[in-house]
Formats: sequence, C-alpha cells, structure tokens
Amino acid sequence: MNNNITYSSPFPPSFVFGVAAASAQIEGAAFTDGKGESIWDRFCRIPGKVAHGDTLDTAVDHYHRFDEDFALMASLGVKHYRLSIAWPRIYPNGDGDINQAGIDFYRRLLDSMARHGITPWVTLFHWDLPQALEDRGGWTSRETVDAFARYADTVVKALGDVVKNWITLNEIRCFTVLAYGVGLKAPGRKESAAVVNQTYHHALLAHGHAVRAVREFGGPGARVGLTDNCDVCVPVTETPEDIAAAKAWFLEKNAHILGAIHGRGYSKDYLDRVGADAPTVQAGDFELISLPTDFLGLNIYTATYVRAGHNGQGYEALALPPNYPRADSTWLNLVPQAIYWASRMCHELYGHASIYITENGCGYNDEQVVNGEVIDLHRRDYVRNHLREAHRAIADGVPVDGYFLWSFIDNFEWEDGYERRFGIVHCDYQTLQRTPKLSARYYAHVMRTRTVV
Ligand code: GBH
Repeated sequence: MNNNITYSSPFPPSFVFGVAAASAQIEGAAFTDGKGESIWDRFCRIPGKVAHGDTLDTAVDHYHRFDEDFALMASLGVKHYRLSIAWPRIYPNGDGDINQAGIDFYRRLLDSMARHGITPWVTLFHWDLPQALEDRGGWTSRETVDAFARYADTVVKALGDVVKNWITLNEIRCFTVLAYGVGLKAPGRKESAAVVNQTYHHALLAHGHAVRAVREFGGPGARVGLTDNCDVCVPVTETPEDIAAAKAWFLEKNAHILGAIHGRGYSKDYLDRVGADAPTVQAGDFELISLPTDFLGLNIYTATYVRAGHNGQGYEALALPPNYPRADSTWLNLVPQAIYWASRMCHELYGHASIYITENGCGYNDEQVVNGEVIDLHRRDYVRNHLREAHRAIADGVPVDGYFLWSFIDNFEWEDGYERRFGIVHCDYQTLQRTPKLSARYYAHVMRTRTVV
C-alpha cells in the first residue's frame, strides 16, 4: 500500500506511457528487399482463413512511411514505442544466410525513432515465423528453437547498441495452441494435445534463448522480459474467499508458462492434468527457461469472473450473461479490473518486481472519418478505465512500471483482417491516410499530464 498516492495523483515520474504495434500487422512490403515468406503471408492466402481474404502485402505501408508515423507519434507526445522485428526479413529461409537489407531497414527505422525522441521496446517474435521453418515442422520441431537462438543472437548483436529494452516473445498461447491446436492462427494446424504441449515447451526454450542472447550480446543497460497473455480473472467480490479462489484459478491456468519461466518447472497439477501428453523435456531445459528476467510484460484485454465455489471449496468461473458489454472483437468483454488483478497476482504469486502492460486496447468496426474526425469515445472510455486500474495497482504497491496502448494505428488484425480497428490513429486503407482519432487526443493529454481521473 502506498499511502502517498491519492485518486488524482499523477503516475510516478518513471512510469512509461507508450504505444505498440507489430511487424506483420503494419509494415506491408511483404516481399520487399529480400524478405522471405512468413506463415501469415501463406495463411492469409488460404480461402476462409482471414476475414475478406485480406492480406499483409501492404498493411498500412509502415515500411515506407515510418518517418511520417514517428513524426505523428512525436506530435502526440509519444516517447516509447513497442515494435517487433520480422524474422523473415533477417533470415528469409528462417536460418542460413542473413539478409543484410533486413537489418539495414531496422537500423534506418531505429535511427528515425531516435531523431523523433522515441525509445524502442523491441519484441523479437510476434508470430511471423518464416514459412521455410514451418515447412520443417515449425514450433512442433526443436530445430525451430535452434534457429530462433541464432536469429536472436544476430538481432541483439546487430541492434543492441540502440535497443535496450527487449521482449523475447509475444503471447506464447497465440502461436502454440491457437496455431497448432485450434487452427485459428497461422499455420492453422489441428494437432493432438501432445504435439501442442510440445510447442509450448519449444516456445519456452526460445524465450530462454532470447534472455541468454540479451545477457551475452545486449551490452550495458540491456533489459529483457517475456510478454505473456496470461489467463486473467477478477474476483467477483473482494472478499478473502473470492480472492483466494481467483488466485487458485490464476495459478492453475498459467502454471505451464508463468510457473515455468519463474523457476517452478511444470507443476505437479499441470503434469497430472496432461498425463501422457506431457512435453518431452531434455536435461538443462528448465535452467534455460527460467533464466532471470528484468520485467514481465502483460497483454491485458479482458478477464473471466471467478468466485469461491460452493461451501467455500475451490473456485467457480462464471459464464457472462449475453448482455454483458463487449467491444466488436467477439472475445473482448469489457473488464477493466483485469489490469489490476493480473498485475497484482503476478506480483504476489511470482514475486515479479517490475511489470509492464505491454498491450491494452479495444477493437471496433465501422470507425469512420467524419469532418476530419473519428469520435471514438468508446475507446477513450476503455483506455481511461484501464489506466485507472493500473493507477490503483500502483497505489496498492504493485510494481506496474508502464503501459503501452494497442495500437498506435489501425492494422491487420490477424484472422479478423482489416475490419477490426484497434488504432488510436485511423488508417484509410484506400489512400493510406492517417487521422488521429479522438482517443489519440485523449491519450496525448494523459501522457502530457501523467494523470487520469
Ligand atoms: C494481441 O492478442 C496481439 O498481441 C496483437 O497482435 C493483436 O492485434 C491484439 O492483441 C488484438 O487482438 O477465439 O477466444 O481463442 C490478444 C489476445 C488471444 C485475443 C486470442 C484473441 C482469440 C480469441 N488474443 N484471442 S478465441
């Protein structure tokens, strides 16, 4: 509890306000300057996989317009930007020869950011796996871990003089279970539980290699952490019983990722649950997986409500009634306390001393520019309510050190294509013209005053 913080106190001076995006979703230039094919370049061409058959070929053409985009960020007062590196630009075949033009591109981009006074937070992998590696098994194969290790070494060596904040992987669940089990995301496979559990294990190893690469080659001041989309829950009432139930739910749902990277291996409970489908683990794996990190990144969008079970035993997760409010993204139920409880639980359960909300935002359709404006009061409200919860966490002594709004600009929303807009800047997909929405003006005010009431 930090009793010096009142409702209207500014965020602490060191608190980072930023915006986020990812390579595949904004860059375009999908086959430019030697870039190799990614699994999303392939997936979006399979009929029925991505809404309207949208592709990543042009996206918002950030590849050619980054100067303009950073100038716009600077004009809004953005000082921190989370981006990702496209692995197929650096290694078009996933492994083997380095494509120098890919490294040169990110060097130009980072130079432009520096000119505009914007600090980079770089994610090494945000789902755009080289297709050549998928052809050899993708994340089901341990060879992909070895290739990732070489890729991480290369990127950290090449850019570590200017990049000091590294994020290893983005949202392990999305490129493992949703990609190899459910088939919703590229490469769209539907494998057995045993295979899916093995992809989780390989992703954890890749995370460990990225931590190792930053320690070996990151130079002075380099910091590194994972960005996880942990399963989040909110206790229905803040009674000791409901809070204990929520904690039990959180521990169970997140054991195979957060437990593992925090040095707990796979929990007995997890191993009992998966039984014969447990991943194959080699000697030394958990030493690599649990290398200490400097911060934990959390992508927070929504949560499940949990309460104590009958007779105070266990927990009960509640189904949402049909009229519960949500964004246009069907999964995005509006539960702002998600930020408070996710960060508090990670702090209390894993002892994390530094937490960044590396994504938070909302997706809506049909946002149009009218008289030069997009009046997205729904997004303003979302951002405001979520930042209040970050502020509450800080007041309660939870070390939330920063917040990155997803997203800077409307972009390719994976299987939902371009229909779903998450940006605080509108993109006209015909002309590629950028128009800051009302939420951008609001967030600029928040960043300037460092206060949310
Ligand atoms: C993040 O994922 C991503 O990091 C980012 O690239 C993306 O654009 C952004 O959020 C907005 O979606 O049918 O229930 O399985 C957010 C977490 C997890 C949300 C998977 C959608 C699939 C819905 N995502 N989930 S479900």
